[in-house]
Parts: sequence; C-alpha cells; structure tokens
Amino acid sequence: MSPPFQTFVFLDLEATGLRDDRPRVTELCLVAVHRFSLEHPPGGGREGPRLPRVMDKISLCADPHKLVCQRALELSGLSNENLTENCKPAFDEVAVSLVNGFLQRQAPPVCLVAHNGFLYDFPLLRTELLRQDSDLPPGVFCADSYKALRDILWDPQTPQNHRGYSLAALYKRFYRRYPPVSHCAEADVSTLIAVFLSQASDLLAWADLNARPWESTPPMYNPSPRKPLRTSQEVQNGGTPKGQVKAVRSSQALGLG
Ligand code: DCM
Ligand code: MG
Repeated sequence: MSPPFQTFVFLDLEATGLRDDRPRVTELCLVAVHRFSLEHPPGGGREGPRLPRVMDKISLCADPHKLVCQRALELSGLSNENLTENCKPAFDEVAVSLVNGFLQRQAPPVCLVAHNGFLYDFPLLRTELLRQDSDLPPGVFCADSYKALRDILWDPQTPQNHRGYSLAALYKRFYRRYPPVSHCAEADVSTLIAVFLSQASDLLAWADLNARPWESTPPMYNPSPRKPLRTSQEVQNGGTPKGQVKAVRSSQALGLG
C-alpha cells in the first residue's frame, strides 16, 4: 500500500550504546496516532503542548544480554542490574509478536517515525528482529523526523549545527522550554509527537513523499548466531536456562550482579 499514510507510529529505542558498540535494545516505545489527529491537533495551553487524546501505546523494557555502557546508563537510567532485578526477558519472540500485533491493529498504510531513525532506531530494530528470524509486517514505511526537519526548517541565513536539530533543541525552539524528561523511550516519543505536531502539515507532506519502505532499512549489524535466551515464559516460571546462568554469573564477575 502506498502513501498517503493513515497511521504514524512514533518510535524510540533505548539501548546499550551507540552504533559502533553493536548495541542491544533495552527499551522500546511505539505510539500510534491516526493522521486525523495530526491534521486536527488539540492545541496547546500555557502548560505546554497537548498530545492527541486517541493514541495506542506499547512500551517494553528488555534485558540486553550485553553490558550497558556507562553513558547509556547515565542517559537512560537502565542498567544490567535494574533490568535483571526486575526480571525483564530479552527482546524475544514475544516482544516481536507484540510489536507486529500492535502494527497490524493500525489503519494502513503505516509509517514509522523516529528522530535520527534512518541512522539509529530503524537499523537497530531491524537487527533485533533479524536476531529472532523475523521482520515487520509487509507494507510498513519509515520516516526520519531529524532528516525531515533539517529539510523543512533549513534556512541558509542562519545555519544551524547538528545540535540545533536534536529532539530537545527542537522542542525548546517550538515550546520555549526543555522537555520535562529525556532518554526514557516513552518520554522521547511524547517529545517527538509534540515536535511533529508543531510542523504537522509540512511533516505529513514530507513523509508521504520521502518515507522509505521498511525492507530497504539495512540492519545496523548482523547479529551473531542465536544463543539460548531467557524467554518471557521462562522468566514467568522463574526458570533460568544454563546459558543464562553463565551470563548472569559473568555479569556478576563484571560487578553488575
Ligand atoms: N546513546 C549513547 N550515547 C549517547 C547518546 C545515546 O550511548 N551520547 C545511546 C543510549 C540511548 C540510545 O542511544 O539509550 C538512544 O538515545 P536517545 O535516548 O537519545 O533516544
Ligand atoms: Mg530515547
């Protein structure tokens, strides 16, 4: 199915590090907003932007089975320790089916939107899906709001550097305050929706023209062959497969457990 898109699904991932670290996902949030609500926004009050009333949301934390780097921990507040303490399973086949079921509930065609998504969130999500021998449902597209807003707001008179287009900087530009929370997947998605709403008609037109088919997203890296991971069912039963015991022990040896 081709544009115009009927549903925009805003996405943010938290992870163990940056691209070069071969990161693993620690948190995923998806919020689906119908085009109608983006074309008829609720308006803002003195207290800040108001988001559409009708939105579907999913937010999941995941054990990354990899050391969370210090900077990622400081930013996101997610650590190997607190994810383990809260018995979070890996980004496993249950997470994949939740994401796919969520997307299938939305009015098609669906376009994912992430800030810097072409370079970070989309390739990383594709890697995590490939690790589970899976992918998104057919017909999904994706658009990068960072790239879109650079195109839309570009003014040769006042060249802005890369930082001027960060999510927090754009929110400040449009709402004259910084986002109340950053680097939590759900909070970053709320900030992204608020930013999107402030430029909605241009961004909708940009997405209809420039969104890419999901299948054209290259994975961030090729996941190594699958190791036995603790599944959601095993977490529920309190069971721990042998490989996982080893991983927990080695993280204890690293001072994580
Ligand atoms: N990240 C990082 N170092 C940075 C910025 C981000 O390791 N300087 C990683 C950890 C974050 C993830 O990127 O969980 C996603 O970033 P953001 O919170 O901006 O969405
Ligand atoms: Mg984030």
